[in-house]
Amino acid sequence: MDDEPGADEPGAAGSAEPSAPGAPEGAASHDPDRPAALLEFMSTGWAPRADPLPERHLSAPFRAARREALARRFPGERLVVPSGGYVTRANDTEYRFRPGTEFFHLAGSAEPDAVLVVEANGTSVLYQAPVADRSTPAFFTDRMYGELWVGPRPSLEATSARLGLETRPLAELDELSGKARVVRGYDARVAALFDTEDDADCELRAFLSELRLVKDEHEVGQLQQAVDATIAGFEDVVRQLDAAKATSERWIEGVFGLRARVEGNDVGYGSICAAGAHACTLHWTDNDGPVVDGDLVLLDMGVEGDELYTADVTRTLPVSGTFTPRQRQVYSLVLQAQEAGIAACRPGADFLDPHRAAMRVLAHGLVELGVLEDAEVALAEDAQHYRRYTLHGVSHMLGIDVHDCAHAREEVYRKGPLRPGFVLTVEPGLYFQPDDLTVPEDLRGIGVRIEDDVLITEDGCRNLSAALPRTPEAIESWMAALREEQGA
Ligand SMILES: [Mn+2]
Repeated sequence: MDDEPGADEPGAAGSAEPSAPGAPEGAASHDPDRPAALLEFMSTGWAPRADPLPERHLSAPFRAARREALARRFPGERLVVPSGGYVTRANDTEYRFRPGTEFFHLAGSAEPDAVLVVEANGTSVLYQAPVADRSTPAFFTDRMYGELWVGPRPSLEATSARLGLETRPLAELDELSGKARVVRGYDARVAALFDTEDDADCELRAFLSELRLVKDEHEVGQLQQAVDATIAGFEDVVRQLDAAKATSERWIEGVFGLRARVEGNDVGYGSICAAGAHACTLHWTDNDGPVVDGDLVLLDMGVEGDELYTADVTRTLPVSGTFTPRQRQVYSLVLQAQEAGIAACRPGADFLDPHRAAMRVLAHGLVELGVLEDAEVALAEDAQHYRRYTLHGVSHMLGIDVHDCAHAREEVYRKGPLRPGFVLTVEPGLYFQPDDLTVPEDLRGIGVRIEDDVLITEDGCRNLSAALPRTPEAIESWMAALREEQGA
């Protein structure tokens, strides 16, 4: 993607334009000089554009309904929701842009620096940068925004047609001022335009988190697509386990990442590919360890779809294709706990009921495994010793963010009831650290987690990831079939 070698010294005398990092047109320190004659030549000889307007996106009516709900909650107020800008990875290279969750949920645009404003009368306006035309050299000198560097930006008209939203040039946002509620944390420049109050902004943020608790039909479809792509990714990984054995956990991460980029936008979070005792590290993402026959490999991975909804699925597989008796015993206990958790997923139940159900099963099973002496003693509110081995909660909301709705008030999320349309994970685990002297020696270094994505329905729940095998028997035959297919 870069320039010809032998570029002039940065900032050399006689530069046609500034080339220091942060220069207005986005030139980098290693960019070659551009003589005026070149700039002039570059600005001529381009065919006119006549791109047809895109069709209205399927999600547009759903997003309109969300904006209406927002306007109803804060009538007569101006509400400002920025998409955020590029985040620097190093010097003049940026991470791939991902719009802010609240912004994308309401507007559906993936443009950086854009801002959705819901006005006091309830109408919505999307401010975004207009197409960078060729009247200035920026289109080929600006590596962050220039069309020849990053591709064309959608026009205001095209965006309006696709999203069903009024659009205005970003520069017009600067004409706004006065009192507003702003979603903070994405764009300090935008927040600074308005008179804001901390409490009012927190209330807005909480409402937007709570607005995402109940998934509409379009969102459930998006989540199912992300789950289906994730299942395909798990299959890819099983087919390639021999290559992982010859290299490292990284092979698994790479194979799943390929599926995520081809069928979706990306992975929804850093893939956890944890073989052997790495499974006991909850968020193992170094993924640089060996994959060895006889060990288990814990895979916690999710594809994020094109509309940014992500799956979050975990399976713990025997590398060889067959569980040892002791691995099977631990695995079966976690599965039993997960089944109890899923059975507790129904409207009206507490959010924490699946957690409580799973923990009861695990605590009693830990006695049978010879880890705990007395389950009831371990479960006592003022002891909770079982948590040394279970480590984490069993559920979180799932949506555009892997840990979705994180700013919802406690009384409607963690301490509230489950409602139809909620999508949450059920993911108990057991982790026996390799140096834990409180567990029998043959259990040390075993970590098992099983995670599925569950939609609360009118009368119970639907497991969106049920198509991925879960019982030890089903896993063994599924792995055998995939590897046979591979050998054939
Ligand atoms: Mn999870």
